Amino acid sequence: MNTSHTAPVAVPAPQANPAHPVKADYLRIATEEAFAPPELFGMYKKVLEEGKADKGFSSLWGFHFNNPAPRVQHILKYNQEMGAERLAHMDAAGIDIQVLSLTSPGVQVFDEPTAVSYARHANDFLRDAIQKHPTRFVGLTAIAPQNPAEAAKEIQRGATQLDMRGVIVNSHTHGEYLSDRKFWDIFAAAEAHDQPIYLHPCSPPDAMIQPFFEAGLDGAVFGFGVDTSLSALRLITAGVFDHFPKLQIILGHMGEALPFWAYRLDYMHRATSRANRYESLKPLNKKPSEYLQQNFYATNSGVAWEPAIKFTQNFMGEDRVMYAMDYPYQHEVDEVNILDNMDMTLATKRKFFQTNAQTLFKIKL
Ligand code: 1DF
Ligand code: MN
Repeated sequence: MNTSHTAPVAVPAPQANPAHPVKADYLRIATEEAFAPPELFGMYKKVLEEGKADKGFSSLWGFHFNNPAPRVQHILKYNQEMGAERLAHMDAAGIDIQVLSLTSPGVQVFDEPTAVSYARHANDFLRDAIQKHPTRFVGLTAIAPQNPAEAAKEIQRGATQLDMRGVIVNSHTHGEYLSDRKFWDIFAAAEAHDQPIYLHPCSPPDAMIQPFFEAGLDGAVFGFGVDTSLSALRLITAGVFDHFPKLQIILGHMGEALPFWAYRLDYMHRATSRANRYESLKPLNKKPSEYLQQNFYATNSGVAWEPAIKFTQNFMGEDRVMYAMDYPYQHEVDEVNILDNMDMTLATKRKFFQTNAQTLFKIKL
């Protein structure tokens, strides 16, 4: 009898390592790094005071604005820090370039006119911050899906006038998902201007959140990932990539776990769509897994874990998996050390930390 087996893989915790070799044979480009312009948190507080926020926003930002814990204060402060201190944090962690995006849920919590005008303001603010440190920062255009035509125009303005290298949008907007055809002008603009879209998490919408909230699981611990993987999967099943075959979507948090689902998605999508069970679930040109491999990139934001990274590289191809820190939310210098020490060829590590992001975001060094 063959009794050999593979030992279980423990989930490691970050270990302090003062000897972290900041210099490496590659640059480190961190791709899911947040910022907040000076007015944003005041506007968020006003939405909360007026009772206009959904449950997920109130749970997340209501907590952040009223909690003295050091991690929370760090998050509030460094979202708003775009100068010397942010650069010092990057230097200490060995991060050469941050790809910056307006923090979640961006303008998507606001009413339509506020969202449209504030997205423009936030993008101008980001352009100015980048111009002060053009070798350290790259930016993504924030959009207001509340007005898809204006969002499409802002993608164009970002690409042609602000030197943005992609688009940031959070999973849903007041409970509506981008799979709805009314939002597809956004995809047309992104595809036309060759701007990848980072589909970032936010808390689950009111229609979904209660069982998460009552267990304390609505935030980044789990609810974010469930909602964002659903949001991404809905793009696939709605046929977005049959319409926009060149469109590229970036998912954080190891592709929001969709690579792990791929086999089951293919099998059950085929079975369900062939049985004609739902009007909304029709056969597609390709298998769900093929869209994940041809229209998606994954970053490892929040997941400094070699087995998960290697599986995702295995499934999506090593050209489609990129590094992210998720500063200032998961500002763990030791995680950089863990990733530097992955058992992986230098060529693959360089793709992961540097060249995949360099190519996708057209970063000239
Ligand atoms: C959190 C995490 C907040 C992430 C975020 O934006 C965020 C958090 C408000 O821990 O509350 O982007 N994240 O991507 O993991
Ligand atoms: Mn994030």
